[in-house]
Amino acid sequence: MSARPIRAALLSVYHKDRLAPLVATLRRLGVTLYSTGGTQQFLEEQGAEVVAVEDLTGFPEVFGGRVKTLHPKVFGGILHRRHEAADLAQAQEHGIPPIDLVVVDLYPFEETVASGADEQAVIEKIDIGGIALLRAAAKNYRDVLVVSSRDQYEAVTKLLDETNGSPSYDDHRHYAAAAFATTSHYDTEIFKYVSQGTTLGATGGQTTPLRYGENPHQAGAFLGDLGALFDQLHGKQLSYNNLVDVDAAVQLMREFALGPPAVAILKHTNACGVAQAASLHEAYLNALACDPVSAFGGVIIVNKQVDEATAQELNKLFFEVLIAPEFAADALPILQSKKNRILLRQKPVELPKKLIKTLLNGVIEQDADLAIETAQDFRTVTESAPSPDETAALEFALKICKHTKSNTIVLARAGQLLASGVGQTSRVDALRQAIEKAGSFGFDLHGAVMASDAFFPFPDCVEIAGAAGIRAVVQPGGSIKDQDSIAACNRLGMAMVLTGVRHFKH
Ligand code: 93A
Repeated sequence: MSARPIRAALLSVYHKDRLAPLVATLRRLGVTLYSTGGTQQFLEEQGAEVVAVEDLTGFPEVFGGRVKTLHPKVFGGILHRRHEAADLAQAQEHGIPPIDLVVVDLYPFEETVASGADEQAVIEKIDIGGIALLRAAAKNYRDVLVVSSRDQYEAVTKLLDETNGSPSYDDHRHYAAAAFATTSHYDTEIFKYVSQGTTLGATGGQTTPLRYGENPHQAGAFLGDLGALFDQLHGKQLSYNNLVDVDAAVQLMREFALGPPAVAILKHTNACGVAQAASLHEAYLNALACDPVSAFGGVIIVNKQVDEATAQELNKLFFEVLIAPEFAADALPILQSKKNRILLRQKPVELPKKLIKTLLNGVIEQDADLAIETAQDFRTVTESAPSPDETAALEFALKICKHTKSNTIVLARAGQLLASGVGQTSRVDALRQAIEKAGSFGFDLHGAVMASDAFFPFPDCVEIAGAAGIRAVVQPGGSIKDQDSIAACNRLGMAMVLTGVRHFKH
């Protein structure tokens, strides 16, 4: 279907090149041409007859060209609805002629920034009127054709030639969409420039001041929209350190989201208790048993609705934050009975897939670690393979290991973290720490399994683990000395599986 024929066009272009063929077609079709100062001069040089926008509006360009086209006679001519009798009557009443085609080439903002121009020069290249013309014409694409880039001149000229000045609605809509792509890109570039050095520059979002940063003498703020992720049902404002731990908790619990009831307790971003069980209540008790000392003042996350029985147990512990997908009506008042604890209901929202961190005089960026290896990815390299129970325990241990600070060793049995060594400079130290911790909380490691975030360059870890009763090991492999650890496993009757995927977390 064809739209109404184009009878009047407004041209306001920064660069004048490539325009001549389009102007020739418009002249051939008898289209009335309106234009701004510089463009008018160019068109007249082509031999075209032009109505100056100043003559249309009866108002001169002012403030060094900052206000040229911003006038109701221009925007009314673009925006009035040709199928609305009332709009047509108003256009007539105020002497507003229709404008059916808008051609704009915006001030070259990006190029001016790239040239290293000073701030004032860059600001003068923020186009206001041209952007408004494009948006108005694109909004009224039913009645108006909009050309928003020099790259479109050739195709539009052809289109006008072929349709004898009456392109279809589909064409109108295509060019309207292209115009909005142009304006949104343009505004994004302006945002990037103007937000440089402001807190908005980091996130493009909201800023919430925090009481302080990591320590009371450091100022802090959160840049982002927490409300999109959580409903806070109780407690004071999340602190900087709470946020860091909540992030670690949410990342860890993603690994257990779909499985049986699971609970994780975290301190300083590392899990000090994780368990899966038939009920949330039981999972909580098993998670707490891992390290009830560290759990004091921790952040707790669960993957199922908090029921009354679990709430009663949780209520006995001093904790900072509890995150759950839902709270049962009879559980919430129990948990709300203590003033300072924070209760968060987590919404099922996707998290960013890119991670950004400030560093030196810039930022580093990487993909989030979304890989997790399960039994089908395990490659047994020892004479004996892990039993089904051990395999389940290895899968469980690996999920926790992936979210624990490197170097780390995680000791577990199916469904329960027994102990971990976290953030050590040597893997042997991490293992020794884990073994000692497990012993101090009364765990017998016989039959337990071990996960390591990275490969073993020496057989010492396997030897120490075997002496403590560990029966199966999961690790990425990839050391030129893998064979030494495999031989040690065979000697000690242990099973080892390789995943081929390292999970450092620094
Ligand atoms: O400074 S502006 O934002 N104010 C305006 O009202 C306005 N209207 C059109 N710049 C404005 N324009 C821009 O002027 C167009 O986007 C185009 O880039 C340029 C064309 O000016 P001239 O025809 O005088 O060369």
